[in-house]
Amino acid sequence: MAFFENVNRIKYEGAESTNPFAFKYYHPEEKIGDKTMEEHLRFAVAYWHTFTGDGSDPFGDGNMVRPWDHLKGMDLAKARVEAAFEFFEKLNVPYFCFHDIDIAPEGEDLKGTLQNLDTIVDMIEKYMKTSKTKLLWNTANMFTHPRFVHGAATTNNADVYAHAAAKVKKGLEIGKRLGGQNYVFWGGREGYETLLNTDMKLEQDNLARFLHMAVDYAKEIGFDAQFLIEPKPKEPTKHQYDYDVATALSFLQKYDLQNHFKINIEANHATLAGHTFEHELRTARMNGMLGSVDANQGDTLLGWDTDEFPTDLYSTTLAMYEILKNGGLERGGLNFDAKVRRGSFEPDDLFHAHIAGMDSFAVGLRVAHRLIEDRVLDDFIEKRYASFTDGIGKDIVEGKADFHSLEKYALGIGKIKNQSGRLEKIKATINQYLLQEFSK
Ligand code: XUL
Ligand code: CO
Repeated sequence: MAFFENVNRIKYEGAESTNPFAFKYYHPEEKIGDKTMEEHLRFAVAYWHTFTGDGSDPFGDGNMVRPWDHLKGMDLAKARVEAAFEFFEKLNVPYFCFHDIDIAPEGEDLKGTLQNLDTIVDMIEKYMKTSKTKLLWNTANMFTHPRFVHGAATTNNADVYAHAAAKVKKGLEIGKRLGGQNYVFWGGREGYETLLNTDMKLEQDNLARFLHMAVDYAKEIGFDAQFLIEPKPKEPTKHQYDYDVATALSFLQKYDLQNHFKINIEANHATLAGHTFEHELRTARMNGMLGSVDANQGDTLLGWDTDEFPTDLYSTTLAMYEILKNGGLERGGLNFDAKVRRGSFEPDDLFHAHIAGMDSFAVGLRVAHRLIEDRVLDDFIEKRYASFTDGIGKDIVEGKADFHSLEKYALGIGKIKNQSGRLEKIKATINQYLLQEFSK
């Protein structure tokens, strides 16, 4: 059965195309530098938003119109797999991502849940044999069910902790079966509401124990995926432990987990933490920890996670700049952890949204590549820090200076001169590079 009858395979037609079901800038086979756009961008569809999201919000019921709406339980889960692989093929997307409960409903008990998962994973495995779409990552949802009210690996209830471990154990087995490139840990409810009833140290120690057990089990079963931590500062808890990249990094280092994990950075989580997307990417990159990206955007006027499809070209350009400077994402990719707005409730909107996101990152890639080729920022930054390449600056960088030599030098300087940071000039140049992309 075709679920998306209106839509044929989405092709690249170029910037002049007026076909809404065509890529204008994303040309998968085109080489940018030494890799094709498909290889650079490694796009993934997020199963939850696209196949299970119903548009509900705190004020309104689900309103999405989906061709599988009439089905329930395992029939619904199976129809979604069929729809998903039709969607992946039509979008020509190389990867997808899912949580366990996105693909299969919970059973009566844990045993039933694991059985449901087996049935659907069998089906997905069959589809993957003939599909080009691979698994970027999977994860366990440990936040939706009421049992996770006090968290999962940071709960006060050891029974819940054990249940969570069983879910992740299964998730690792599924990842191995389906050839997952990464495995994600987003600490859904790993945080706290108030310190008045919280043993924060025990919670964080337990979370570290949990992650070590996951590392050990992956090794035991020979699952060599890259493990990823996805930081988020708040929501659903008031204070999430993996607040931002820097916090996650110090947690990983404290508990000797840094060699087993990289970071999955989500644009909207960065802005919720009071950072730019590129700040989080840079912080991970300069520490060798940039793993993968949840490609979405937030709304600076709203204080919560809006998970919009990315369309801000300035932001995609600066993000791709960091990714290219990182030498790419290796096993990671750009996963659209993004949902169509509640008003965009028709199935066609799922295609429009992904096309918009893919084209926006394709523009970002093209512009960032030219910025790097022309050394626009590199040359400027190099000059800006030139004082550290010789004389006293060189001594500092080479560890040859101390407070005695610095004081002696400082006493002899006379009047200190600074130079302009030229921010407006740089921004104007970036605008020029962006606009040139459209006048070609
Ligand atoms: C929630 C979020 C998650 C993770 C996977 O804000 O981003 O969907 O990406 O659990
Ligand atoms: Co995410």
